Amino acid sequence: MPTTVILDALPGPIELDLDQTALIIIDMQRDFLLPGGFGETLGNDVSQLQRVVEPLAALLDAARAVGMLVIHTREGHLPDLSDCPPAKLNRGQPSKRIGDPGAFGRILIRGEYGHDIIDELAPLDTEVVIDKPGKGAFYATELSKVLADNEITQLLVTGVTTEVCVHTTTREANDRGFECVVVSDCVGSYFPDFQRVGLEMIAAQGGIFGWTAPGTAIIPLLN
Ligand code: TIU
Repeated sequence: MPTTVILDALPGPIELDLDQTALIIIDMQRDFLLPGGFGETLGNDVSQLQRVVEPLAALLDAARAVGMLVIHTREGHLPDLSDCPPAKLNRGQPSKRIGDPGAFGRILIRGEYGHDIIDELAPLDTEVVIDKPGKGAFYATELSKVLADNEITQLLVTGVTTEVCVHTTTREANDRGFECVVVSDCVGSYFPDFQRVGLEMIAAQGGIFGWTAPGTAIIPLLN
């Protein structure tokens, strides 16, 4: 396997060193993706996120096959909610709030069924799982250390939702010096307009905080 590949991306090609690249899968949790979960209680159409699952499973398979570092994240909180600021807990008026009982256990609480990752993308025992209290994956987590320990400099960013946790994490990573490729068919938004514009915002202005490319362009480079 050649270590370096050229990915056809927006706003232009990017050279990826596969030995220094990680796949990060953001918040593909039941509470966001399944009917009855937190995402739906916020009034969202969860079917918009389901389209991500198949392409992301294919990319995950390819990444695993070449031994790429795979990092999964989960947004959620301690059972006593001590890591959930009131500003987040009380935001808006959903019919259910973080920590309330939901269809899949307490909403977005660590250890609950709904907080965990969907079966199709279940982490392997050898893969990293980052539990994060915020939208970004760097805030109050060990992610920086994991990336440094593995000498990672480039990230393939996937998961949900495009304009919230994917954007926040990509912006955080970009500020920390990582080159980020947001994988366009492996990220999803409840809102089709936000999906389109969210992707455009990343690659605009010469790639102001990253690149975008579909998984279908990445997978052949991993074979
Ligand atoms: N609501 C929404 O779009 N997203 C979140 O609350 N979290 C993530 O994006 N993971």
